[in-house]
Amino acid sequence: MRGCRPVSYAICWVEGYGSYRTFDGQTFHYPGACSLTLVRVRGQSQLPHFQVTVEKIPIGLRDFARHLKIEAEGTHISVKMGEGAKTKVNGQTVGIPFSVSSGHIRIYHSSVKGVVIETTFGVLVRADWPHVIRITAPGNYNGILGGLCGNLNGDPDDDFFSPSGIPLHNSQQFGDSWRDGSTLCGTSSLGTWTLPEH
Ligand SMILES: [Ca+2]
Repeated sequence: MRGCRPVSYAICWVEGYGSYRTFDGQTFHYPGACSLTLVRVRGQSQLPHFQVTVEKIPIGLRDFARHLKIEAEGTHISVKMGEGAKTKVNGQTVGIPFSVSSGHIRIYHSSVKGVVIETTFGVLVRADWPHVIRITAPGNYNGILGGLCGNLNGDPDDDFFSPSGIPLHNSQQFGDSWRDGSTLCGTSSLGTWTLPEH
């Protein structure tokens, strides 16, 4: 039946103080802080645009505050990962559950320590604090994604590339290329912190 083709999904994981598993299954470690692009649609596409960013702001010497930011079709959502899950939509604090643009995006609690942001175009972001973020993307985004979650083309060996499409040789270069420390942490060496794994 037309329009009923089975859709495959891929999941990207971010865990602990910097363990990543891309959509294609590549695993790596990147301890960098500040603003990190986990996934975004690259270039021109007919598919709905979205971007997921995590801001890791150092607290003291051993921990981070995490803000998950999702931009989808012009809507900006920010969730502070932690008790209360303070959530903003386009800058306004909202209560959860919350529905954006007639249900195109829904935000709801998955547990007492979890929030889900679900879109009608198949992208789902789940945050379980303090340490886990999962992003589900449908297979029709094949090859047009970028960020620390990789390009979702089925090949785990070509996920390390920069925002401008340059192949990179290691996870440090890869992570640094998708890190924006300019607004939150300056250009200090915070991005090279190494913290213990949980
Ligand atoms: Ca790949």
